[in-house]
Amino acid sequence: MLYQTPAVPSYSITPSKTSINEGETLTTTVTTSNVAQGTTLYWIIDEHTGTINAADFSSGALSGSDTTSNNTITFSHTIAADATTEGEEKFIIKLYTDSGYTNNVANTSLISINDTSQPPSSPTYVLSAFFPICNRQYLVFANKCCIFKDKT
Ligand SMILES: [Ca+2]
Ligand SMILES: [Ca+2]
Repeated sequence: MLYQTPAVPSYSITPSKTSINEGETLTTTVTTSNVAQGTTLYWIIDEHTGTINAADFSSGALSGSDTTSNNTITFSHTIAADATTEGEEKFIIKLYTDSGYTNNVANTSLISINDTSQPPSSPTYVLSAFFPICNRQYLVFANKCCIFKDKT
């Protein structure tokens, strides 16, 4: 009797980009072979640098699951265009076959979130030239002191 070697399942997980700006969307594609149609797979974001939490994403979760369709699963994350300066943050997305996250079958490469947001505008101050002929109660106009009278 002949035994056929069972086909070995294989998994890959690929992000649409590995360097992403805040406000941009990352699409991650899971591709399988020799995995039954409709198999549920589980993914989780794994923080590497900085603090990756729900606030870093304006859409998309920190973990999730989906079932394969045509050997594929895709899911998306949009990076929050926040007003927080956190510096560059890095994570990978890990793929598992079980909801307990014990059987890790594939990982993305490292994905960097570029901290492209601007901090909330802070007041700016311009240092005025000092005119020795003026006393600071006076405003300077064309290098001369002007006295502004109060309205009466
Ligand atoms: Ca963060
Ligand atoms: Ca930021």
